Amino acid sequence: MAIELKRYEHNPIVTPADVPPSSPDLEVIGAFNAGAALVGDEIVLLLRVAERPISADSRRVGIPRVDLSETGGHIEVEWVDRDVPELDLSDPRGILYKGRQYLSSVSHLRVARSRDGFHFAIDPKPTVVPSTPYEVYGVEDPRITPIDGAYYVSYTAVSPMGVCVPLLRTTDFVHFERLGVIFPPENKNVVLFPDRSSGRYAAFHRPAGSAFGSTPDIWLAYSPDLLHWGDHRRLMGTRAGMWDAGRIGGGAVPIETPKGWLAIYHGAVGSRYCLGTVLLDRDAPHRVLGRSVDPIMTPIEPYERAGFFGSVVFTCGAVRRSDDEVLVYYGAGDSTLGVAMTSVSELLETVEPVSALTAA
Ligand code: MAN
Repeated sequence: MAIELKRYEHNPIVTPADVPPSSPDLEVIGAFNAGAALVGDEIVLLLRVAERPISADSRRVGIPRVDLSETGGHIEVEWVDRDVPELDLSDPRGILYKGRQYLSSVSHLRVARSRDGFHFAIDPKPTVVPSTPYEVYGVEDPRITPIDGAYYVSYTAVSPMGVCVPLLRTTDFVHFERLGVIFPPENKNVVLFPDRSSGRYAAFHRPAGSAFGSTPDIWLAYSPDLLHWGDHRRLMGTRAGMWDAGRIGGGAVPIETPKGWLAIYHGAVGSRYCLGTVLLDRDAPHRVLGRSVDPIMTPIEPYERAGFFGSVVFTCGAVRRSDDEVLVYYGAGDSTLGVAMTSVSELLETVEPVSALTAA
């Protein structure tokens, strides 16, 4: 069944203006793609906060990176004249300079808390900042998975070494234990499942496409301890001619239902990102039981179509508040955070059995 998730009427619920920068020489250009978890009677978000150097001279652009030589790290900036021929600023997310790719902003993660799921108190300071050589271009797109009384945060780390996925563990969202890189470059969109399947932990991951024509597809891996991952399988691919033809990646933490694991993933064609659903076998989640044919969310609202990088809805977290009610937190236009209200039953109705799909 085709649906379009119902948005909260006062979206966006977080904008860059709500987030104080980590330093006066930086401006917040995005507060989006938040991980989300139910913690006691609160909903806790880890917002991705993207900051850009403020230029005193509009003829120059700043290339930011984190300098780890000082404790806590600070963002150092290389200033480049906008009219030099070796500079390409055509994608606002990046800076291509002298044949090398950089990011135009550096992201950190910041806690925000709410009792009703719609109004959030945002911490005045960053919570997780880039701290290792794998993170000097930023930490992005966290997923928070509750497992055995703790919260595990898998996120994207960007550096000259590539894009990889470290893991953090916390119980209070104040202290974070660093558990190291669990998926090496080029990989992202790692989403840990909240419970074991047949005795093993499971995770989505998304290796980059290859020169042999493979597209960026969703893979599934298993682990005995959340740190060592193996038995990798390509779980599902892009679908030619459809809304998820270009690339796909895991989104929110899967929800356990009587029918199996229900997950929301993203799919893109060019720079337009939508969300869809997939249903996996409870005991063997490398088996796809069904998938939505149509997207469940497309960028249609003005704040989803505009923004820093327009026509994007992208989720890193959905919270099941009661047996049926689900709140989907999503980044809109790589700028702001919105929330959509749905239910387990509505999401399950969007899933078409695998036999009815063109290519799963
Ligand atoms: C990539 C990631 C996301 C971002 C989308 C859309 O998948 O960098 O963080 O939201 O692109 O720009």
